[in-house]
Amino acid sequence: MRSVSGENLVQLLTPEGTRAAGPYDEWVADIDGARLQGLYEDMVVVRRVDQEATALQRQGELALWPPLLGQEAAQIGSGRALRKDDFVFSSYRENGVAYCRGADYTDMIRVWRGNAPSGWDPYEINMATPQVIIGAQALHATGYAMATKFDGADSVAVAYFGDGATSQGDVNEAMVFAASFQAPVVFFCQNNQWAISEPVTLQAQRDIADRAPGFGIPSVRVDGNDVLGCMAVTREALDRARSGGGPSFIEAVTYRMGPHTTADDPTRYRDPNELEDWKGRDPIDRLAKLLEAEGLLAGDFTDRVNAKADEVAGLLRHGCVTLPEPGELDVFNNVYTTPHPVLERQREHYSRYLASFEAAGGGKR
Ligand SMILES: Cc1ncc(C[n+]2csc(CCOP(=O)(O)OP(=O)(O)O)c2C)c(N)n1
Repeated sequence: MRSVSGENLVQLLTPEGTRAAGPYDEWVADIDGARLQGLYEDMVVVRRVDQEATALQRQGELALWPPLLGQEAAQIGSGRALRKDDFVFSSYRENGVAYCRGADYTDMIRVWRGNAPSGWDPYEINMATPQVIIGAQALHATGYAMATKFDGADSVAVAYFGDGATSQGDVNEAMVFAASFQAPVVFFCQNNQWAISEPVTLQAQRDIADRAPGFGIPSVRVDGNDVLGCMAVTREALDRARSGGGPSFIEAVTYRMGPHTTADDPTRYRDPNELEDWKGRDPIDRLAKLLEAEGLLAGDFTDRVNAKADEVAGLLRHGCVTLPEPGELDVFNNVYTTPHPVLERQREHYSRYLASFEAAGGGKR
């Protein structure tokens, strides 16, 4: 059984909330008390976003939601390491990263409400809209990184994906290209232990991070519930990419504490003791312990963080329930930039189908 707290794991903040010294310290030397408080606020807010969206799904306001509960440190630590002109290619679970990029809350949920085929304008926040095809975004990120290199820019592309995605051809093909072209791309794998009901131990006989060196890509394993560790290794990888050192692979060892999506029931395949073990490694609790020990978790700070979380949750809920209903034929818009005969035929069929209800007396569809 592979360790989740072993010697090969970068860890700067222990589950007990103490700082663990190590060679990666220099990468977070600027993270003073105020910045630690900022990371704590981010994690509390994105957990609240996640809880609010989950509640909205349970209340029938969203069709589906992919929770990030437990993965806040991996997403905030890495997300806050990025520069504005870096470009993120994520899966559906990186709502914490989207928060760091400045995504509008309504844009985060319009797809999950079924109101739109996509959420935000990628070029406004330098983050592509979430990819549901497992691992495809690794190729997109690599292509983008190759282009940045050809353009002579020093921005970096970051691909976020899960442990399951590393078994997809796309991720492996992306690594071949990234290594061949020394593309400035960071592969950030959140190993949350499960690919829906498949445990990581089934698909990986060795650490996920061991795969990348076979492609010629340096890799690191980090405690994914340690926000400082995640920030440090991401900063190092970004620095390598910016300075011409090519791609890097990060395995953030974390845990999906909730279901895969709100349509999933993990009690059918997961040992409840496993969840209990991971609760002891909660990413927010451990930073709270450190802040408390340093006298930085005083009442007014906690009040401000909670007020911010309430405000964001309120904006998310308001944006969700006030989204205008899309037009009946809107689904056919913006699929292709130029007219497409197959799509036109489908639009026409669907129009006739809708009209048939009118012909039958305008009954409810
Ligand atoms: C190419 C492809 N195959 C299968 C699926 C169905 N699918 C959706 S999520 C998922 C599991 C992904 O697990 P992982 O990559 O570990 O990411 P996580 O959901 O744990 O964040 C699968 C197989 C898909 N969306 N795309």
